[in-house]
Amino acid sequence: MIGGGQGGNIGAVHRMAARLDGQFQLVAGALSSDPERARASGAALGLDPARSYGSFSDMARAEAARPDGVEAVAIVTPNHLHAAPAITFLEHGVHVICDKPLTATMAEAEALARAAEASPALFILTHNYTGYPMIRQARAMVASGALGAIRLVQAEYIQDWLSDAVEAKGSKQAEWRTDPARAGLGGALGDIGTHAWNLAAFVSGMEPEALAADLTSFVPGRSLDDNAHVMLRYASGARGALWCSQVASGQENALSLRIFGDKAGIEWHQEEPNCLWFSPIGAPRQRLTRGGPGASPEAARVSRVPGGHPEGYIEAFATLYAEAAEAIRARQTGEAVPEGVLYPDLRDGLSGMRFIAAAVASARQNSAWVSL
Ligand code: 4PW
Repeated sequence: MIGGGQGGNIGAVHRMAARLDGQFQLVAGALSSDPERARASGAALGLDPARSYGSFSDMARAEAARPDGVEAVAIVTPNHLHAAPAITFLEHGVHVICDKPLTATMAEAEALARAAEASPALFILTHNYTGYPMIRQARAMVASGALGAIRLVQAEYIQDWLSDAVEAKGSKQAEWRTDPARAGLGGALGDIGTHAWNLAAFVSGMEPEALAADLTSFVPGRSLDDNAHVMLRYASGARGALWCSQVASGQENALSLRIFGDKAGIEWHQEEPNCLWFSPIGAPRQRLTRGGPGASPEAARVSRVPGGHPEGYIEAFATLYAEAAEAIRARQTGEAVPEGVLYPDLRDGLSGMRFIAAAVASARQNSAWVSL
């Protein structure tokens, strides 16, 4: 069972993804501090009015007292409203599926980490892009040595929806993401840079030991970055770069990953998620497709929606919810999490927070190299 804030557009994606795999039933929600709005939102979601709460703390307390209380909660609120509800539910033993980045500040992240470590419940972070079948294929190919020793990691996540001051025109989604008090230290860095950071680590199997960042706020009046170029250094000697931007005109949701080794390279694009390019050195480039020849068991395992869901994005979320369900079931029955079930967790969240903090620190020191 799942409950949580309505959370705007992303809330709808969470609800659709949870339903797509039939693993979760929405039974309660903390929907608005205005009781009438909470009831109306609850009614629109088909919830019992008695379980359409005004606050997360009311919900956690009341649901803990019910024999059929929620077992898991989705937190789909702005960054500054992740820590308090997550800590509350973890303290009540409720599994938490929280949108990224982890929190708005490192202090909140550390408090959340303490609560998660003290709780029997799971903490899952929605870096949903790790759920695509061809991302699992890419991860398996790197792990199997098909690329050889990794030399280069290139991650990009570029969009154009903040190319002008939409927040000044009343866009709620833009307003909190460009407000340091609600978004935290990073603008594009926190909202989409952490996705690229997590995806690069998930597929390459390694994280940088140092970075040098150049952050820019191109749109006048914006205090948080809307563009970031980040150079990466790995302990292995590999090098990399990460570019995230919200002002790349014509780019809707262009998340891409390229990794090159001393035997081969791979290339993946979120806007064509069922295809992975594989380029062995000295041989023609191969276009690997979902379910095609050489499909990895890991890719097959998460291919829940034959041919890919029209809005791929939701399918990746569906993988995340399906694997969360398997992990939750294992935790509740005391069994081991099944082989291959992979979900971003607190460690991924803390890594993302360190990435944001290091990039901001580097930019403040004229793009000096900062250790992680
Ligand atoms: O995490 C989300 C991304 O997948 C972001 O918060 C918004 O939606 C902007 O890009 C996508």
